[in-house]
Amino acid sequence: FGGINKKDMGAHKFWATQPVPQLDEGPPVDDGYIEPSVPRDQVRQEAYPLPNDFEWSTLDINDPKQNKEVYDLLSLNYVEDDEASFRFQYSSEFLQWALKPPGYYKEWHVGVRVSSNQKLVAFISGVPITIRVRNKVFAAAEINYLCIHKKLRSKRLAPVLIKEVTRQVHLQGIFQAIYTAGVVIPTPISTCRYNHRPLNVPKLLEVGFTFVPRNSTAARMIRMNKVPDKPTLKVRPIEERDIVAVADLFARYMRRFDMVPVMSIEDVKHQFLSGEGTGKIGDGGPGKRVGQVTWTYVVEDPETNKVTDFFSFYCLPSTIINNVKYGTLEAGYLYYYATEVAFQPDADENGQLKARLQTLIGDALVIANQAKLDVFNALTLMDNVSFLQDHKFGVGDGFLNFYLYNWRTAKLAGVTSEGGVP
Ligand code: NHW
Repeated sequence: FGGINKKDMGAHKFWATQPVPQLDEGPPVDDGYIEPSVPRDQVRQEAYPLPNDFEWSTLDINDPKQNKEVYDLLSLNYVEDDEASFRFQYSSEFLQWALKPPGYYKEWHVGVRVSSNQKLVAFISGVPITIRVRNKVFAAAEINYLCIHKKLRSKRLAPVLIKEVTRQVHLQGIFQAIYTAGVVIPTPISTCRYNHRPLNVPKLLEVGFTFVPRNSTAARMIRMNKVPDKPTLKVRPIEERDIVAVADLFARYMRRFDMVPVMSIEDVKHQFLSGEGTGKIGDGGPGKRVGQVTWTYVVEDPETNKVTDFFSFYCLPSTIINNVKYGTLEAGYLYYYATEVAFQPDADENGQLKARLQTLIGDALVIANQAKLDVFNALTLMDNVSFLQDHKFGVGDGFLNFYLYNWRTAKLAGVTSEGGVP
């Protein structure tokens, strides 16, 4: 009792050696680094050794062949749910978007190949990000897509990948990182819970994503989860001319929270516009452009032509393992949003702001439904808890832990009582 599993203490052979807060530490007195930055010439210059028969390989995500290699590795070996029913299936377009933000370094796209046949068997990536944690702003790497082929698991290869990407990040003069994981390792700074809003109820039932509760029926669930045909607000897809206004609104809205990305105009353009695919809505299937990864919609004041609100979500399908009828589950993930209502001088948090977010996210559900997504997911972060229940999100069984590398700070708010306590 007391929050620390005694059995786990000292059990993390690798993480015990890293500049991260250890599980048995108390809250820090001050925010700041754990080990100091060093000049580039003091960073290890040689790659870490790999077991015999394997070699390092920088992946060029612009090369369709190499992009496909990463796609193939992840689609067969990346994150699965506990029951091994679903596995994330990031698309090639998604990887293009996620791995190439402004100022990305190709050296941070680290692969491991089998020397004899050059087969890609492991991957880890970093992209540059500026983050604010409480009142401190710093450059960091956002680490993601750590993946080892199923046949090479439990051989302590992950620590080698992590050390090599750390070295590559250090070589660019960056000494902090942020990452998320379903697993608990030393030491989460926040834990959020997944919530799921069903859109295509018959399919979700058929593939076992959700079940009919004892006091309900499939027909009732379908009725309950119907979303309107049209948005309530006059939303339209974001355009180039909105970028400056969206960047400004985003920056102001993010002041509400303790850990946020700090985005340049170029970053905003990349995050909210570059993933929209090509052609017209509908070209890539109902409600979709060809290769569309992100959906960002803005609301414009008809009188002033100013952007007053925006919301965004991205589409990340999952392979449905062992299902003959359906190959993938199409899931939308709520991304960022903001509204000018938060800054009205007389705005009251629980009144107007809550109501506006309710309407805005309701419209996000309409757009996601038009794009034929099966489910819409959101975490218990930002202002999400204020609308999850009212919008019929169901509390999921997945958690997402947030981590900082080489940075100490006290725990941040995450899962709340409404979101369910882990
Ligand atoms: S989380 C998704 C991670 N990927 C998957 O779950 C895919 C399926 N699983 C696998 O491919 C999002 C393997 O199971 C993986 C582990 C590769 C996960 N984070 O090689 P061993 C991210 O990508 C530790 C961190 O034998 P394995 C974020 C584990 O605790 N550490 O295991 C990535 C143990 O260490 P310990 C993780 O199963 C953030 C050691 O690895 C981890 O064959 C990375 C065991 O290694 C995880 N998700 O391969 C950190 N999973 O101390 C970035 C396991 O406990 C840090 N481990 O003994 C920052 C770096 C940059 C700094 C820059 C200044």
